[in-house]
Amino acid sequence: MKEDVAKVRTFAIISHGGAGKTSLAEAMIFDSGATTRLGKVDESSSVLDFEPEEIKRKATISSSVYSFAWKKQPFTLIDTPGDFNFIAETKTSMQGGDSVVVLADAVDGVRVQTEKVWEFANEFEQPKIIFISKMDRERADFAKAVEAVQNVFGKSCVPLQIPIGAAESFKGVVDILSGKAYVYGGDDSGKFDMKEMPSELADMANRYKEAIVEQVAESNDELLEKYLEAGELSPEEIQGALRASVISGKLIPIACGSGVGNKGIQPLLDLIADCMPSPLDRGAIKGRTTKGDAEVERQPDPEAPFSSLVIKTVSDPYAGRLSILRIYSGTLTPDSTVLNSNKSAKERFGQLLRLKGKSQEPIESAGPGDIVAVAKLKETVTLDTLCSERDPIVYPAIELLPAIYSLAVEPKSKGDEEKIFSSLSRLMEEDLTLRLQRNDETREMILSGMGEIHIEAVVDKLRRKFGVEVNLKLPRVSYKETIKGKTRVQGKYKKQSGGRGQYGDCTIEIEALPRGEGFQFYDKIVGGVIPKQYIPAVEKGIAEALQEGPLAGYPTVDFKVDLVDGSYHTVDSSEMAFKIAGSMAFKKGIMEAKPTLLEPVMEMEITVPDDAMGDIIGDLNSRRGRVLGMETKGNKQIVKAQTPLSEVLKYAPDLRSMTAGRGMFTMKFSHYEEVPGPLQEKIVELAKKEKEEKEK
Ligand SMILES: Nc1nc2c(ncn2[C@@H]2O[C@H](COP(=O)(O)OP(=O)(O)O)[C@@H](O)[C@H]2O)c(=O)[nH]1
Ligand SMILES: [Mg+2]
Repeated sequence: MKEDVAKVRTFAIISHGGAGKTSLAEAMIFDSGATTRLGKVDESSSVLDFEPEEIKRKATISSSVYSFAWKKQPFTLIDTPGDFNFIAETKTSMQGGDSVVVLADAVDGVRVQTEKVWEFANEFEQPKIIFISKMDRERADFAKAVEAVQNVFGKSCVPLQIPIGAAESFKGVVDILSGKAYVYGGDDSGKFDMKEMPSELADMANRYKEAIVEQVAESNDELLEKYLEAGELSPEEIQGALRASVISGKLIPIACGSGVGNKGIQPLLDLIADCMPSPLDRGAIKGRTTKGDAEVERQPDPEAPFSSLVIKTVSDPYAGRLSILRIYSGTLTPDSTVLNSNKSAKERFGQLLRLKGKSQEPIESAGPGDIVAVAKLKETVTLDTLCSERDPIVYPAIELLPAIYSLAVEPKSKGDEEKIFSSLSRLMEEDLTLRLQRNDETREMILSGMGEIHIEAVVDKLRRKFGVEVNLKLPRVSYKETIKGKTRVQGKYKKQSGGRGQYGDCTIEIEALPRGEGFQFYDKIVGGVIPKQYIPAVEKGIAEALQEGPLAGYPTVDFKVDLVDGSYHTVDSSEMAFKIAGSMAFKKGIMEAKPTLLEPVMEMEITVPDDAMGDIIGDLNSRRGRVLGMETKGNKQIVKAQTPLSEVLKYAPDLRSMTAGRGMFTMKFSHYEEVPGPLQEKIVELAKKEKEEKEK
């Protein structure tokens, strides 16, 4: 029923890593009575951070969903990763919620990553509540944290709850509008007594109360008039307008407490019930027809046609694929067939599952605002729309974050390549930023993601789920060889002692071509000095030899060969002999025609805060980069540059440290350019050494 949808609260918990999201979520779940023990990240007893990779790192890598009831209202929380490496997962899963709880740390304040996820919430137009976490920690300072929050996110962030004490003397919170104090004991049981507000907090509470009343009064002309006339508003008027102000984003309430200490959690849950939107408040969801030619929308109504978005996929080698979907409209029941409108595919499933962190329980129906899971869909991947067959709709896909850090993966045991490929493909179903490519030139498998920790976590999963062990290293740069001059050389292969002899002899002119021209071969033989049937063999000999150039073993490009002269032997000549002669002439010719090395140059677009510009440009110069242009976008600068690939293999972590995490970049291949002399010598030297190693 529609009235039931009004009670639904589905929200994501977001912030930088380590601010206490998972601990807060655990306390919410425990206080609701859904668990009998308070899960702790530090004791590996979290029901949300349950994957071995998360336990090992004591950090959330993958979003978890938990549905519980708070005072008979259906609540679903999405605990998200805060670390930059897993930010793509955060963004995708945030789409499952209607609002967000943003954490700011009472000691550390607001970190850059929190600003990033805040932007995602803005992109999805999700109302926010801020929770100042870790009030029980040494040096916790509420006023300072509020100031930090307001500096970064503006003055519309106003405390609705303030702490009683701080650090070891932190006892609970006061709800400003009601003036009630929640006073907790020394343990983490979550038990509290309701008391009157301690008198020493009255001043602070009054100050904040005025700020709240002013903010909510301004949200509505009628209310503002009344407030200006009467100088105050009734609690009902405030409450009604408060809810509207929070949902419209005009006011962002600040609450506080301690997740690990389980203090201040119930008033936060009440605040979510009172002020955060239900799917009804969020209104109709816009999508498009399957042809994409018209806009359609769905009301968050259980009676409307069913529609949902897949926000996450869990890939398990034994249990198969689990698709986690947020329902926008209609009602879903077990044993149903739905349409994947992105793939025009019908999908059938059996059980309908509600998520409880690491476990699931079968349910009989689910409606708007619910996040549920179904198993073993065949074609569905994350971000696909699943909907009613009769009323198809496609929800727009969000912009994904590009993979910016690449490493080469190689099997620890030979022959595992195929297995690595298929297992990684499975993991890519779970992880949309992960990219796997084969570089044919360097013959490496390249795995790309957001950063080192991201890729390491993937490798851990590969081992645990699929039993494959791999090594990681920086990718090789695919250099190429070419020439700058021209020359005429002879290649002669002659073996005429004992048995059947071999005889091939060719003279070629070899000459440089412009970039991108590859290898060209011209037959300029006159008078049959080389018989017709052997001429393709000469070309083939060169074409094969150029794969491993004579300078440093890289493919040779951008040159032409004129076959101008030669000789043959009626008995001893063969295709093989002319192939060898061609290859000999090529190797000699290249080395005589001013050989040189080419390297791939990348086109980069780097977005950085104003104050980091100088450092970024200086750094690009030291990487042999060429700045092509700069552009201002808000308080950020966009730098366009071309830089050799070999200089930016680790640009992702370097840019992060140069900009304290505020910088972003994308890059793609642009063209090949000559490697400067001194560097060339090093590369040639290294290639020689490697070759010797191999031949040992
Ligand atoms: N003292 C104290 N420590 C906390 C609190 N919340 C989290 N922590 C600790 O901070 C660390 C990170 O917590 P976690 O919940 O995993 O943060 P997340 O990365 O935001 O999910 C862990 O060591 C927690 O024990 C809190 O309210 N008080
Ligand atoms: Mg976490």
